[in-house]
Amino acid sequence: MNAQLVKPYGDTLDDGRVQLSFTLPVALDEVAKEGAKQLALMMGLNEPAVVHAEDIGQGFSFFIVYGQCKHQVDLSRLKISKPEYEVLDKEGINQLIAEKMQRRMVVVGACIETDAHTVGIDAIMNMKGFNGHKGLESYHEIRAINMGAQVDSEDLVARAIEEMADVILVSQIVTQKNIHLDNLTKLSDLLEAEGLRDKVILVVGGPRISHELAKELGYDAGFGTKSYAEDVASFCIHEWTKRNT
Ligand code: B12
Repeated sequence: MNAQLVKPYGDTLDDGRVQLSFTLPVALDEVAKEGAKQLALMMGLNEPAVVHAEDIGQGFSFFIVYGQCKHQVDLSRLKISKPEYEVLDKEGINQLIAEKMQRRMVVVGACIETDAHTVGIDAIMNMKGFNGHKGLESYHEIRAINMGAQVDSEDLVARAIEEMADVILVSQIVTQKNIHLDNLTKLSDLLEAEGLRDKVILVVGGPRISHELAKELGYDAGFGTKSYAEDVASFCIHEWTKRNT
């Protein structure tokens, strides 16, 4: 396969120009600025220039650095894992659910544990949806139950059992200290313990979630930024059909 090498484009092709910003846990002075420059060099940026440096108080300083990235990446060698299914529109999804399931699909969703970000799960589930794409509540063949944020995994599992959910949707936005990995593992372990894991379609989403990560964690699919209700609903009816025919 032919190599497809790329590096960042600034003003001209292959100049590698990038901008990065970071904070150092030291007060701003000339040594801190030189430290920022040296760090950029170590990160593989040639000719780094500290174009902005600011004291952000109490022993912290903030930097913006320009430089030329010396690395390039060969796109032809990369493999991206993503769920294989056709994305249908809302009408197509409703029709397929009616035809295949002959009842409404039950979807229970939540943003779990300490994570308070409701906007992601709302974007997928709420009537008004996101960016012009209506959410699952607007699909007449889907019974969508959005439990909101900061929902204990135990409560999500209990609700899924009570509602006889076909699908569980989980949102994880905060990934600091890999808290999302602990939360997602806890949920999947609980489902396993209840003997439910293979009976439900388990989907996770969030800005730092990839399909690859989701699969590694034993989930059926993972969705990142710019996901819409129709992406998830298409996957779910595709997966349900695969399992039940
Ligand atoms: C609004 C916001 C808040 C609001 C949330 C209000 C609410 N009701 O949701 C408030 C003020 C509460 C908040 C609090 C905090 N926040 Co905040 N917040 C944001 C902000 C600015 C926007 C998030 C948002 O609304 N995005 C819009 C939605 C539509 O996008 P999305 O969530 O990515 O969802 C899409 C996809 O990811 C996907 N998706 C998401 N979930 C799901 C689920 C499924 C099943 C599927 C299929 C798809 C899917 O589909 C969606 C639509 O395409 C982001 C920064 C940013 N610009 O993203 C920080 C951000 C998420 N917050 C952050 C942090 C750190 C916090 C705090 C910890 C801050 C603090 N120190 O207190 C607290 C968290 C408290 C807690 N216990 O969780 C960090 C997270 C860093 C990280 N990776 O861990 C961010 C990235 C800011 C930053 N750069 O530091 N925050």
